[in-house]
Amino acid sequence: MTIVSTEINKNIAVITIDNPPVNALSHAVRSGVSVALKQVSSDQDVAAIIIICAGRTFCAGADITEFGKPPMDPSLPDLIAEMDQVNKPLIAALHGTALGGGFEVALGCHYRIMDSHAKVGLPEVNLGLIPGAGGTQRLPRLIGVEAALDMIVTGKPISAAKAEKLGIANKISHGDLKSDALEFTQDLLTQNKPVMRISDLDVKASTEVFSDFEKKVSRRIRGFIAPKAAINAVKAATELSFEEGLKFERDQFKTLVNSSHSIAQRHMFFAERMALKVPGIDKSTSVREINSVAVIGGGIMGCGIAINFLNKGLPVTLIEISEEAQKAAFERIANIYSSSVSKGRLSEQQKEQTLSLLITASDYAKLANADLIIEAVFEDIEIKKQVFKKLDDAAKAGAILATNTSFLDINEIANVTSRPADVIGLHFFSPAHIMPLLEIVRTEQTSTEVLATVLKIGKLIGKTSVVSGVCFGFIANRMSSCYGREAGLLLLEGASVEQIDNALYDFGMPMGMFSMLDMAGIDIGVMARQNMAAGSYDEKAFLIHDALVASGQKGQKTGSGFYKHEGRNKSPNPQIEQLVEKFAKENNIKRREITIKEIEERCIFALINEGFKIVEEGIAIRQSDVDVVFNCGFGFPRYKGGPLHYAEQIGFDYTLKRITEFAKEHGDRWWTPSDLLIKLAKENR
Ligand code: 3H9
Repeated sequence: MTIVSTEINKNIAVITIDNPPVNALSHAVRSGVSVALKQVSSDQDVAAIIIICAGRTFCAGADITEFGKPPMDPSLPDLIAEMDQVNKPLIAALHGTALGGGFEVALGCHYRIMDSHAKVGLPEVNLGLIPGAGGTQRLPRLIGVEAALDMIVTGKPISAAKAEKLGIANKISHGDLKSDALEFTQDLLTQNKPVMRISDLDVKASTEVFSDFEKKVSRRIRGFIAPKAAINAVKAATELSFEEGLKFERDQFKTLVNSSHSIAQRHMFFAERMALKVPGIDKSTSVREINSVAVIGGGIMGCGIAINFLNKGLPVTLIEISEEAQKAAFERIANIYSSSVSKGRLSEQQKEQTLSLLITASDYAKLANADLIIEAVFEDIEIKKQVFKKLDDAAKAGAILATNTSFLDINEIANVTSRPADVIGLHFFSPAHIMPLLEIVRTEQTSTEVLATVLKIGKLIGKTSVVSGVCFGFIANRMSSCYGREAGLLLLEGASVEQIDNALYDFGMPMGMFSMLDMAGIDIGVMARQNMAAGSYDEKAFLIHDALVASGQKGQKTGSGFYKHEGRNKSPNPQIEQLVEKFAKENNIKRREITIKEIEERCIFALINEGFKIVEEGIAIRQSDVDVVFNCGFGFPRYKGGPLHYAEQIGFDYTLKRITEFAKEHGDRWWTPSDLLIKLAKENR
């Protein structure tokens, strides 16, 4: 295969990049394009040049695997500088997703034609970087500071239609991109259009534009260093010459590429993709057709699950006991779509079309044609077993039977059916139509075909999937319960609710433990613990939770929990202090001053230790899967790369030392260090 090839079409040279899967701008691509450009630039018979890509997309960016390795010439900035100086019209023909360095290549060209389905974007911030090949200098010159800031700082790609509106795309192709690009180029030549270098343009903006923008995005970018660097680089475009601006951008890029943030964010990028690679499953594994879905239970979770499939045009049958409950479920779903209509994300017609795919019923006979059935009823093993017995009778042969349980033993549930190989866990996170994580729980008997099918379905509905084995709480909730345990114990030992929440928020979590419990409902955990064997968790840690729920204080939904809630405002709940004093006394816990550092380390190291145990027991396939779960399910700061990557960053040895100290101080019942952590600490000494 030739990675870069050139063909001459009359007087137009077409340089084609063919570097599957996403035409990343690897060294071979950069040097190939550079050689090809030199040849056609000096060819008297060539009047204009098109750069196009084969395969599914135009270049999706620099080759991320090359970051952190010794640089190899030509660098991407050098190649784009070379393109900028070509004295013949240079046209980029874009399809798929022209991202990062790929889009910067297009901005280094003099004109751009886009396939109508193509997208362009500068998503470098998601990797803890800024565009490093002129993107922060050329884009604001082309579309103005505000639109450029929006694209560069949010990292969100935009459609061809929007790109045309903003002046990025000079032409949209609705047919064959290459033929349309040749025709467009021929027109440029006929009309004697000049070479249009973005670097020749000028851009200005007041300092308020930058400060206003920063204010607007401050919550979203909290803790991340790249977005602020991106704002500074765009500002440099308005203050410095083009060449000086490029140098400023390059220096920032070089600093960021070696930063712990970018290393962590790149780790997460590859971890999410690695999570889909399951030993024993490959392209040759057969998968089942999923053309229709059923959901059992029309509560918040069931409705959220249904929306995922409706959004993809799959018909959904939703089972609820009574007509009233069916009506309520339908309305709950309809309301979510109505809110999308009011925000302008959906037309009324699209809403109606989507809702026409939803059927509600009470009779399990209506499930006879469903290819995938997801149970989302009350979290009680006996109720779930009854549902699965009924599903076994009603579902057609070959249907996949999934449970959305977040804690329970799916082996036990599967065994009540005559087809345990077809049973699997699909653990969604609330709100299920928004949260990105899908924990796929394979039982001892789940077939590889069923697992491969749900991995494909996870991708179809846009989820980040991670495979877990069966254990109490699987990967996500098993880890989260250790994190919650330490928060509960710290409260009894002397820290306040606010102090604990602030420490975890400042660590980078989206909210503290107790704010999260109040939001989700404290009763959910209380009910889950009722299914746990006595002694399998630290009962002391949850005494306050139990007392709050017993007195009707379940969190936000009752106006009171660990905090008092009034609308969006929350204030300390004075009862907590009394409860803490009572339970601390009853349990002989001497209250003391607790530092922020101890709060952070007790909570975070508890989940790290449990994460390593989950890997050593084979519940998670690999360490990075645990990182994906805690990042996508609980918002562990992406710039810290997930709990186990974070342990590596701060040192396995240090992590082990502190865990061993906690074991001495608080007993080894919960703090016995993971064998895997001990091994890694030894290997890395
Ligand atoms: C940059 O450009 C810096 C410049 O400003 C300055 C430089 C000086 N490199 O996601 P998929 C792999 S930074 C290497 O499953 P999809 C990916 O790992 C870059 N590999 O497909 C996977 O490998 P495997 C800015 C890459 O269809 C395979 O391709 N660009 C790269 O769901 C398929 O990927 C970005 O941040 C890469 N750049 O989504 C864009 N991209 O099969 C990053 C992908 O072994 N990429 N791979 O697991 C994406 O967002 C998505 O991959 C894309 C396709 C939307 C393109």
